Amino acid sequence: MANPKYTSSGTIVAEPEPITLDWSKTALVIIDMQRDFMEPGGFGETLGNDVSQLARAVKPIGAVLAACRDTGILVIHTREGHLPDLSDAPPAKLERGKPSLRIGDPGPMGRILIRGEDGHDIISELYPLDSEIVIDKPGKGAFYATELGDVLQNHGIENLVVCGVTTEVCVNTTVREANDRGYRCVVMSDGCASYFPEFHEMGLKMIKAQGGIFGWVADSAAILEAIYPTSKTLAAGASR
Ligand code: TIU
Repeated sequence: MANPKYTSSGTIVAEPEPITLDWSKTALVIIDMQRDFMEPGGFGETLGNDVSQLARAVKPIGAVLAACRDTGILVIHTREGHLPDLSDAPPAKLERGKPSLRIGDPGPMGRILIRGEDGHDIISELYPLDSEIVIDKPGKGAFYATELGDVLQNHGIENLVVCGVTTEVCVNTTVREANDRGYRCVVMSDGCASYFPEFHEMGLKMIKAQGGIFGWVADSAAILEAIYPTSKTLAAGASR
């Protein structure tokens, strides 16, 4: 391995049971950590949400992102948004509800949920490196109408560590899409957040219930421990 700290595999203490991942076949997928969802004046707030609910996910994601960058684990960022002419936005999405501003309307961070606008960009704390993959998606799931499936296949990826916002919308939709495509998904519990804390909790429960019907759930500490096993875990033979 190019990086001496790179462990070939690690066991994550997860629910409903521990899972061992081959890091060379694993990608960190960070869902939609965009200003439009995280900051006042964006899409999330136009829907009537308290965007401050999402801030708690930033630090845990940052810690795992740093570990992945350090060890060479593939990092993929996603962004939800639409083309400026809205040709990729179905009327059913554009017309629903009574938001204060609709998708495409001008807001304080540019046009709401439109590619290239300030609000569509990823928050500075988690900003992608030039070398990292960014997937632009028109829907809630990261596989629908994107190149994500091809990207994962080209990199030989079999497992996804998934985090981002929101737990029950884009994270859950992506995990369900990934699960049906055969990927093992580990959802980072403290690296996801919802505008509705109870939906966050239930969204995680839905993933790990029934023997892990959609995947596994683990917190950032457990994921970091699997990436960088401490001497204690190595002595116990728990990680490799
Ligand atoms: N509204 C909401 O909770 N989420 C979204 O619209 N998109 C994502 O989750 N990224």
